[in-house]
Amino acid sequence: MPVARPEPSDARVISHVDMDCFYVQVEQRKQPELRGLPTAVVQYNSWQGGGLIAVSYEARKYGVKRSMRGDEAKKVCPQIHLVQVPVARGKADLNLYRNAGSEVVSILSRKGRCERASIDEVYLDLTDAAETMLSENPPEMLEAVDDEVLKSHVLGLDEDEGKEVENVREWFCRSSAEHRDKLLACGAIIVADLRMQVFKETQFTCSAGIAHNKMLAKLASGMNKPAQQTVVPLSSVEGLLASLPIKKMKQLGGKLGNSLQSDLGVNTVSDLLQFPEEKLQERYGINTGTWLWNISRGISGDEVEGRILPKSHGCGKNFPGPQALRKITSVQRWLNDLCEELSERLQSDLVQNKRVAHTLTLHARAYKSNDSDSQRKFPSKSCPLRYGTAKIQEDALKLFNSALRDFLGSHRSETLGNQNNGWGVTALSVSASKILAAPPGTGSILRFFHSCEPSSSSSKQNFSEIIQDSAPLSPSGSLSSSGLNQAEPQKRSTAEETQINCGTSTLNQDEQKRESSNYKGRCSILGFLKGSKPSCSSSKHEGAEIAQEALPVPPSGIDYCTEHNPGLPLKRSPEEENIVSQPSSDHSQQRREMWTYRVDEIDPSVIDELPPEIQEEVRGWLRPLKRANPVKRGSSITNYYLPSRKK
Ligand code: DCP
Repeated sequence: MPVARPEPSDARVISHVDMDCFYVQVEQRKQPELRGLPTAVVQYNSWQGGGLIAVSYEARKYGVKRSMRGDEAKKVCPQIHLVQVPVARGKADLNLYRNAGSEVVSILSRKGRCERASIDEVYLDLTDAAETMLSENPPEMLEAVDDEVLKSHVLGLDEDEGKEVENVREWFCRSSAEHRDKLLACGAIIVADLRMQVFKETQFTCSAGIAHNKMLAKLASGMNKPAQQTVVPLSSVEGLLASLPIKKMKQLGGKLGNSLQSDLGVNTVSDLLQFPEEKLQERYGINTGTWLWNISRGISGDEVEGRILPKSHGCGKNFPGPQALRKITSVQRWLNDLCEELSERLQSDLVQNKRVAHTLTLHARAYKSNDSDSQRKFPSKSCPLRYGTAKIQEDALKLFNSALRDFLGSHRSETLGNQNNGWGVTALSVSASKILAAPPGTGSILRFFHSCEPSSSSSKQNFSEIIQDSAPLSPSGSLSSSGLNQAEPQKRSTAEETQINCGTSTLNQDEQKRESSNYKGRCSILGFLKGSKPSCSSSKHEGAEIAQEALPVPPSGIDYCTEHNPGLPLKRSPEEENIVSQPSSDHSQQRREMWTYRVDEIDPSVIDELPPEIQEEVRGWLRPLKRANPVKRGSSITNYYLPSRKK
């Protein structure tokens, strides 16, 4: 449900920064010889070369798309380099990408409040930094404007052929500009500098939108990719939104957007503009009505949340078709692996960020092959989270058994066991949520791991015991998600603190500052790319064409693949199709059953890590009967708002 928040001021400076073909860049940094070459990252899978989940801009020029299988990509671009997603414990291991995303966040968060919106995108509130720049060092006083700034795209600017750079320079340096435009100009200079820092320190390029609110910044960031930024002055908002299809707006991809289309005949934002606020309130309620009225005018009060760490951790794995798990022992084996990974991530979150998760949740999808009620949802179960791999594994199995009993019905509890009694598990995930700062003084993090108690034999064990004691799992199997009592705090010694801090620090701030001060100058990211790899596209025209290709609508018969990439559309192998069909005899019905997964059956923490529009797509794919117009990621703006300025 959207929330109508009054815009605090139209002079805020908000940026949305999105990494370019992120997983590809991470892999190219690992293998620099791939830089500038057509490259794609593939989810491991033996069928037809696996599914593509990230495609370099060089490969996109050949028509390679994210929906393709590896073999298909090879056909359209024989020279493409396919890199496999790392695999650990039999499933995709995204730590490499997560950590790379964290590196970027640590740089982008230097100038203002930063919200990590997904694995590869952030929002920044740069209002204070822009105000400071405007009062101390306004753009009109700058002796030279950086090339990266001059490459900005300013919406609504006169686009005289050959004069683009001059026009942009003039816009940035106008002394007569309104205060809010001057602030935006300062914000854009700051963002260009941050993007340069990101490039310098991580070798990754990113694109950005700079506007007065999150919604507009997000719309703009995808308009000119890769490695470019787009500014949205207030005077250009109407032009930006006018022809925007309503379903492309955030939160209008689903039911509400459908209703606007079918009930009110609203297809574009300008159609929506025709409706008075009262009319929209009458139809959709006060809050939603006002929200609709606001967004059609580019008004959005959403604040940038100061959050750079994930809200939850999740590990999941799909077992499609023949891989469905049919024995408790198989479930247990996989749960052990998933819990081991979850435990590792919890421990590093604890050490690095001093955060403790409080709730463990198990989600699964399952079928009952001999049951007419085979679409019945496999219930998710939660319990207080106890630290320590063995404890998590033990609790996850209890949660699974409890859920399976509910799923099969109490009279069927005798069917639990190792023989195949007609149930199969097609997806399993465990997640840790309610992550809070370890209460101050609650004992040192080290106490959790390296107890000071002489009697303790194992530090990890000690930590897990503390949690266990305070948060026992009900022996009756009645599982709840209530919070847990923290263990009695113990004082941390300075030495311990220091040690912890050393352990946490992934970036040396002093070194970074030194590096960045060495990196003043007029070079631009695109300049770097051009200089080093002639094959890398840097033209605006190419960027726009490229952006239209990303993530097309999945054709029917395509399954999604989770393992942290639930958005990945994968065609099912014929083998998988057969087995998946077992629960029902009617083929069309079988396919429908496969497709009518409820979103809440998928581990939300897994989905939440993906870019929001990918999440929308995933939800569309999971409920295909409702997916009237799945969002075409990346194409959104360029499709209907092609900048008229030519390079
Ligand atoms: N991702 C995934 N499965 C999907 C979509 C994306 O695993 N179905 C991963 C791989 C991407 C990363 O998330 O590199 C970020 O997704 P984006 O949608 O931001 O796309 P890219 O960064 O790859 O490309 P672009 O430059 O178009 O943003």
